[in-house]
Amino acid sequence: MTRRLSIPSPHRRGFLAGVAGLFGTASLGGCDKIADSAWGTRTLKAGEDANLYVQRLLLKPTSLAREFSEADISKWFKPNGTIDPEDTPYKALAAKNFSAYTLRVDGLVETPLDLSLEELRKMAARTQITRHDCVEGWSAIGKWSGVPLAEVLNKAKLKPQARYIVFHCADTMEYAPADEAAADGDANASDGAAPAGKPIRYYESIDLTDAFHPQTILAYDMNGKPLPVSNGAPLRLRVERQLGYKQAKYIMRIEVADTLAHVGQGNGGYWEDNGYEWYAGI
Ligand SMILES: Nc1nc2c(c(=O)[nH]1)N[C@H]1C(S)=C(S)[C@@H](COP(=O)(O)O)O[C@H]1N2
Ligand SMILES: [Mo]
Repeated sequence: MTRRLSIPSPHRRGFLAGVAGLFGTASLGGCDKIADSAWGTRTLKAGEDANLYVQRLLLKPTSLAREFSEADISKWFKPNGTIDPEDTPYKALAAKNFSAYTLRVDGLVETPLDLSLEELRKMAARTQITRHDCVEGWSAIGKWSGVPLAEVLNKAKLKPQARYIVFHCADTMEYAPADEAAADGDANASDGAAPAGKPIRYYESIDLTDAFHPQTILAYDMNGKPLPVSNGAPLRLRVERQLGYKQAKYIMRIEVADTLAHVGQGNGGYWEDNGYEWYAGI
């Protein structure tokens, strides 16, 4: 699979790995910011380690992704991946213009939340015009408005063990193969037409550094209008220092966790479980 096509220089990864080598692990050991982040609780691929280490070292945690002007907004923001979820529960919500939608926030929080769109829209808001880069090699500039993820997390109050924020989405990407027992015992399992296994819906995750970054928002508006279904209605993530596949659309539930081991196959996201990197820094 071709990955990271949006990275302009093929030498960049090598440079980053080299710089990481210079810093070494000893200097990292003394850095509380890094020790406090999710670092060390996961085993990642070596090149990805270098990328994350170096971005965390060279960029202040609050380095902002570039923001653009109204004139830069793309005429056409290409919808990608799922563009019209076929899932019955999602279709029911969409049919009533998401009036019955609630965002579930749970896991390692003091106060689990169920927030309606109206409640989300009443919270503090942020608008930003940013560029979206997909690994497939295209980019688009869009204007996003939403509630900073930090506002929602602070409302739910993270427990001290919290390390990751996991996004559970409404759209089915594929069906897990039917298990043996079902295939043996259940006549319906073999009648062909219906998908046999459990739906695997899109999922993603980020660490707390990105979760509390000022440009990390749960967007409900795009280019000044409610988010269209094709771009992730009613709520999608914008995490602006990472690639397109991190920008989870159709978010139904936000889970606060101390590990990603239980999420999908354990790599932190649907595409990560299919070989993409978890830290998709631009
Ligand atoms: N739920 C969900 N989120 C998703 C995807 C998806 O298929 N399902 N595709 C990802 C990819 S690869 C990209 S490039 C962007 C596309 O966002 P857009 O449709 O607004 O262009 O959404 C990301 N988030
Ligand atoms: Mo993408």
